Amino acid sequence: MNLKNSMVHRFKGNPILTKGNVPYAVETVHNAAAVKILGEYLLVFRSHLRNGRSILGLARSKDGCNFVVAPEPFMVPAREGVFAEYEEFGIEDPRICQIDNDFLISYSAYSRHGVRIGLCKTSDFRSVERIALITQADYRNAVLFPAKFQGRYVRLDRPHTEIAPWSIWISYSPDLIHWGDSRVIMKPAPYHWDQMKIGPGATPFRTSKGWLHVYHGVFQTMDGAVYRLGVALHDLEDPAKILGVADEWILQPEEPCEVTGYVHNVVFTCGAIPEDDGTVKIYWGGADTVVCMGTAVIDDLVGLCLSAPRPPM
Ligand code: BMA
Repeated sequence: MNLKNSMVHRFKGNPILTKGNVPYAVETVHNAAAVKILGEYLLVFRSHLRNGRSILGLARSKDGCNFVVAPEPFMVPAREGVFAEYEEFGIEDPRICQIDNDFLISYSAYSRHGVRIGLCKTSDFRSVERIALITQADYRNAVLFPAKFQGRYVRLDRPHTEIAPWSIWISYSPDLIHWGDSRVIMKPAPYHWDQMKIGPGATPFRTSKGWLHVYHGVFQTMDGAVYRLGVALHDLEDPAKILGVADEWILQPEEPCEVTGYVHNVVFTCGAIPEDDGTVKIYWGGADTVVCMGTAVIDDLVGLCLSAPRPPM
């Protein structure tokens, strides 16, 4: 087996979810957050409606590969209060993070005011309680670490302005509502597969060597942008410290359902589940249309970050 060319082993039954699996009208099923609770796998995925705006759906599985979608959407844009104003154009790209008995879900809230990050929580995946809008516009892709550091919550996100394009920043919070101490910790590398933009991907997970973070990187070509996945390793005690960013991507669009679809040439992750056997299940949206899954050996991904790194900045 040539590990260098096959860091992620695609599940043979990909795509694992298509719009045909959804019992209500949607045009896509992609970019799924993932969590494993008492042996059951849950995905919270993004779907485009036929008006071009997005909602979130829920799917459950016993094995992490064969999912059944819940009969009703899991979360739709708020209809009242401050969230309604900022979710008017839809909610997208959720990430789930378990801390204590709560499942925190961060998501992109779109409106005429731009895109910002919303944070909500659930304990049972039936009802959802919105906590706060935790950024201003133009932020996307917030992932929380599933631990507190010196009593504070920690998140990665990706602000964007013309003079500070698409990099990964870290912020801290005592209460999930107020965030600060922000700093940039990882930037796109020039003339590299992630040179146009990078953003947080799956919720980071703990390994013996550090927090492993599967992120996305984008390269602009004459044929449009290509979205790929890469890995970075963060210090266990101080997640602002990056121990290594793998120079090579770990996954790029290759299968027909990743190359062609609503947006072609996209693999985009919002969730990964580490297993006790040393592997990780990575879930990704293919071409913004379907959900795919693959597995990787965690030590191989950690090794790639440490043995062949590129500078984080
Ligand atoms: C990003 C987001 C993602 C999407 C990706 C590729 O900017 O909109 O939801 O998967 O582009 O189209």
